[in-house]
Amino acid sequence: MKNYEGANIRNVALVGHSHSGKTSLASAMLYTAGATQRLLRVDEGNTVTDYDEEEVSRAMSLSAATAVIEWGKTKINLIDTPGFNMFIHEAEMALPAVDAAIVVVDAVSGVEVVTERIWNYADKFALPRVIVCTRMDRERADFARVMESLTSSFGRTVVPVQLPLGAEKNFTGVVDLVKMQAYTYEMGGNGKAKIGPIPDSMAEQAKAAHEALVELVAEGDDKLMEEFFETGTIGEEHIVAGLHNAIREDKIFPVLFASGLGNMGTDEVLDFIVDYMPTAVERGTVQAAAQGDAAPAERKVSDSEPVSLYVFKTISDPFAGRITFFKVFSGVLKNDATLQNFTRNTSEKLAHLSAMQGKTAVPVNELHAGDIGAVAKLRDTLTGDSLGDKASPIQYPQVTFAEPAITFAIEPKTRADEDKLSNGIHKLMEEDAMLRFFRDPQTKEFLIAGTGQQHIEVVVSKLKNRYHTEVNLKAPKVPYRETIRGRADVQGRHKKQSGGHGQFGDCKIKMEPLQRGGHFEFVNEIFGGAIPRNFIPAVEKGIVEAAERGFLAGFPVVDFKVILYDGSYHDVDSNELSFKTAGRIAFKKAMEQAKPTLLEPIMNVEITIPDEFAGAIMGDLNSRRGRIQGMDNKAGKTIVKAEVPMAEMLSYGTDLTSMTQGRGSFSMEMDHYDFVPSANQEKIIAAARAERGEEVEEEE
Ligand SMILES: Nc1nc2c(ncn2[C@@H]2O[C@H](COP(=O)(O)OP(=O)(O)OP(=O)(O)O)[C@@H](O)[C@H]2O)c(=O)[nH]1
Ligand SMILES: [Mg+2]
Repeated sequence: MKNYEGANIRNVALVGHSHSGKTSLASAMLYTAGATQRLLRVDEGNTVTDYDEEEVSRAMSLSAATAVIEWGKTKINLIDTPGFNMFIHEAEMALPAVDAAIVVVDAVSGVEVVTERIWNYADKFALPRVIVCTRMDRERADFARVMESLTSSFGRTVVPVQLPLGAEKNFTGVVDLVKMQAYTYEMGGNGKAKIGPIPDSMAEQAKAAHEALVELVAEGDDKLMEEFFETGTIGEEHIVAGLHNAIREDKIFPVLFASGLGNMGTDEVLDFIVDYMPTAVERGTVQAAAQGDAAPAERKVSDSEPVSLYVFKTISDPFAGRITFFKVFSGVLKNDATLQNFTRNTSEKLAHLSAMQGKTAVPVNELHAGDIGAVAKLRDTLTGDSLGDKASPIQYPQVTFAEPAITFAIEPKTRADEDKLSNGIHKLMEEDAMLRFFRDPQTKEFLIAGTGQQHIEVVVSKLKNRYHTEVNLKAPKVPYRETIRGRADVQGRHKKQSGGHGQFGDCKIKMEPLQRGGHFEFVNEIFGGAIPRNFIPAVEKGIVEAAERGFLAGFPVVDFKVILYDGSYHDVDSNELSFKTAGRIAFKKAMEQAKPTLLEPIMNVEITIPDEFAGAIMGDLNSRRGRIQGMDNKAGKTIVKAEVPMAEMLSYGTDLTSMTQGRGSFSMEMDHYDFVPSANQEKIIAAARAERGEEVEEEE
């Protein structure tokens, strides 16, 4: 592939709600530009950007994928992103690498939940946005309705720069409101327009829309405003420049119309990207991550600066190894360069630079400031890292996420699977920012956490297909604990006389509660040899072992102190085992006196919902024994912070989705929680005993 300079590069992410037609639009643009030999289709499983076998089998995008389009003198780097809410972090991670987003909106459904979410992400990155309404050929596609949905969500600066010609089965193309011409297409054709005059029936509507557009463009620019007042309009050249600037400054969000599946309107989308979307060097400077209170450093997006790049994606392929995707923020990156990884303090050799066309690497020998590229086989580099010229260190901000919300216990199916599991999951974690894997120290279960049920299912499927590891998923065991609330003073005496050698151990202990997190303390206050010194550790051991096995329901007893203050022994019959047994007996007797209590893990949960669901969610949290810690309101969203018992949160992801029709999200950290006395003690004890096959004791 040719080398391109920043002014001839556009970096664009396709973002939007699931099923809105992003991958199909990317596919249509690739075909129109001659990058593929025919129009490839999601439903045929052969598109460039949905290449992964998991994506093909589900006919949906699961992770961000790049494609390159050469259109005239311009190189367009496209990043196709998933729109399904459990994979939306993949879209967010791609945003630092692009200079604009194409927000794809289904012309039938209009603005949807993820459209709004991703719009907010783009706001955070101050990213210029162009809206493409796709699926115009579908039944119930409607210009007026989709515009109404867009302006009511995103405001009056959302303005059409095209009008669709017809709709549904009769969608034939678009009217360009700058050039004031009609572009018509053949359904399923090569995507190249036939250009002609605006049909009479549309003339009036087109004129009004043209004027509205011109006025909005003039609004943002004093010079254009003058021209507009003097002549009643603006020259085409000035409109182009004015619109380009207004888009770059987020003052106008233009709307286009297309059919990806029918490959209609796509050459106009490509032209629009080239003419109106910011070039790769137009953003001027990029800010480094803030360090302390100092103003963050900046780097000019320019070939004359030292080379620096930011890694926005990693693929971990069992055969090809690691592939690292990056954006060159400054300088010119040459093949075989050795760069410093500033995040990890190592050096990396970047051999065989390429542009990725889906899964296919197209070799390039250099990449200029603003370009996107990939390289294989880096040793230590992972997503979020910054690399560059060792003499000019800079670290770019990483994209951070809330902790994943759903956790399963994961069990290898066979011994062979067990050996492969950890390696496979760690490889998958390299490419998946929202996957967690850890072992619960108490229940000893391996746990995996992700963004939702489907996310974990994809992980399980990848483990099977890529790493030949089969696993079962279960709800994780809740790691309950036991403790005491009172004190005890008891004697543990073990005596056995059965001919020959007997056994004798005798100890007196006091037991008291410790603070939460105090674990266990053992104090020896034996003076004068009531128990010989060498048997004292045996008493402690007996207590510790018994505490691990639990008293109420088999959960470990924690946060207590034992004081060993007296006892007796027998010259012949006393030995270690006898004193261990005495310790165990003492522990049990003490527990009976010391008001044993069950502790349960409590999660810190943060839930974000549209305001109208706030009441229902609070009521629901209440019924889950949750305690509200705080509430916040931001742009029509309510953020609730609460402490809720883990046992009540195991299926919360699914429940929240059904309570809010998919419009709520939440996060909680599964590997970090506190313990509090449980209000549900009796039930939990009964359930634990039943599970262990014990008879549930009748209360007397
Ligand atoms: N009729 C019609 N169908 C379309 C059009 N674009 C996409 N589709 C269909 O809509 C479905 C979803 O299209 P995709 O391109 O996979 O949508 P997406 O936005 O990439 O979806 P995610 O990857 O899940 O976010 C597929 O069955 C497509 O064939 C279109 O312009 N017209
Ligand atoms: Mg897709």
